[in-house]
Amino acid sequence: MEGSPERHSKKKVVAVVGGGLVGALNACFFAKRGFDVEVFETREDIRQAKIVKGRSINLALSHRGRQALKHVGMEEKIVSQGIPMHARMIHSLSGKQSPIPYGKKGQVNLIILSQNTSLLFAEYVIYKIRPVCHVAAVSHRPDGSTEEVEADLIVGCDGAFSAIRKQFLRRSRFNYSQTYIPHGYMELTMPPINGEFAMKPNYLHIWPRNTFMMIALPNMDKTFTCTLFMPFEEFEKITTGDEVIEFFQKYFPDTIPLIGADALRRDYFRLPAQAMVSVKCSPYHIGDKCVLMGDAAHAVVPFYGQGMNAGFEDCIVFDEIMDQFNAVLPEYTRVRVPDDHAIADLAMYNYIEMRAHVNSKWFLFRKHVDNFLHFLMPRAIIPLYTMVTFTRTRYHEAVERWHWQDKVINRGLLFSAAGAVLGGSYVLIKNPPDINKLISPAEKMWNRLVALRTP
Ligand code: FAD
Ligand code: EGU
Repeated sequence: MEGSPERHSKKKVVAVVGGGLVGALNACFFAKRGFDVEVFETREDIRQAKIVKGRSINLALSHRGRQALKHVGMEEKIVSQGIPMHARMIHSLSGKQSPIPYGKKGQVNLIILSQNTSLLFAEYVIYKIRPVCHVAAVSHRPDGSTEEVEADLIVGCDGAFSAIRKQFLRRSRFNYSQTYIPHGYMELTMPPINGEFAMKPNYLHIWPRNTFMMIALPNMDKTFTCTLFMPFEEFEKITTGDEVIEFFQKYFPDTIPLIGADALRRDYFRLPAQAMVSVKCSPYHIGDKCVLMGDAAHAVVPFYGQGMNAGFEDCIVFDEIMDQFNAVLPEYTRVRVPDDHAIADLAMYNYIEMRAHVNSKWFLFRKHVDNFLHFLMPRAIIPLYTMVTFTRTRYHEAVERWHWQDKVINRGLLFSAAGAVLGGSYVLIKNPPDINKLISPAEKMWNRLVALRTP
């Protein structure tokens, strides 16, 4: 597919396969450019398309996603219906709560409802929605028939288990890898108390417990969706209601009265734990005919809250390339693959780090160090989180810069450690202290510094 449609007498047809978040946004982008857009969606009601496992999900929209919405004039509409989240709230085992801001004032993540979003999209562009079982040339209907899609461009936005991507797999020189992580997740609902949120609403609530972790996001209806992450084998170890309560008593005691002991006993067994997969592939295109975007191109584990945001950014990047290039698809692959692979790696890194040694103290410590260094050197050192979430720094550049900063910080730490040793010895010589009292905190600090050094 080359150039813009206006140069030709007949309108060019774009077939968007998948009417999820990224498919819907793509429909807006292509419609805005004057293409004839058709959306193919397996679920009959487009509104159902955004309901995962029978219910609508809430997601965090960050800067990249917002920019994409702005491009199609949808930012205000969606932002006005969202819940702004300016900090995390870390819950320690003792029930203590400590907030950690995401960034400076105005740097917020926005909780939006996936369902709302696609409804708004549906209002915005009038595109044809064609319920299909599968798109032709691409795969088969249950009854064995196929449907031929006539289009100048097929855009595969059909999610992590993409049927379009399956067609790519049959071709030579297509790279593909997928990894399931050992953890699963389970969602539990925390109801309102007296018609109000059971916890402070404008926070991402986090209970970091090394291997086990829970997070909670606010919903419009004053409930919280709590997501429990655990290795599948741990999920399977818990087989009775009493064991559920016992487990929560041990790790998340403050949430029992808020979720409700009876609800916990019941809801834990309602659905099995869900799997999380990471998918990387390249190239993202076939000739000038077909291109992958969103989860179809790059499913990421959800530990950086960037899946949708990265998919939305795919749409902007493609749109920008259409302005500048004739051979749009190869350029899109060239530009986008390194960035999508970088965010997939970052999400996996965050998973590994959290699984390895993140308890509430560690989480607080790391974030405070990041923020403090940024405060000292606001332009030289920008926390990785800030680059990823609050800027459109290309993902792969954010990673490079992060590695560079780490080196500088480590060097800085070495100097300050040397300084501290020299200064400290001076003080020590002047007034010798009780050695036993000193060792434990100093050792702890040292261990933290050592851990900081290993990426
Ligand atoms: P999907 O949303 O999966 O949409 C694919 C669509 O294609 C579906 O409607 C499906 O019915 C349709 N389809 C499938 N096969 C076919 C076919 N053969 N023909 C036609 N149609 C087909 N991301 C964030 O940025 N922030 C978050 O906070 C966040 N939280 C998350 C929490 C959870 C629990 C999960 C599971 C994910 C989260 N994500 C988050 C990731 C985000 O949900 C995804 O990255 C995003 O939905 C991807 O959009 P998509 O349109 O590419 O795919
Ligand atoms: C919902 C379901 C803290 C995973 C990620 C932070 C969500 C997620 C974090 C799900 C964490 C984790 C961020 C948001 C979000 C943090 C984020 C919502 C992850 C890096 C089924 N993540 N979600 N990051 O904010 O940016 O520090 O799995 F514990 S929202 Cl897991 Cl902002």
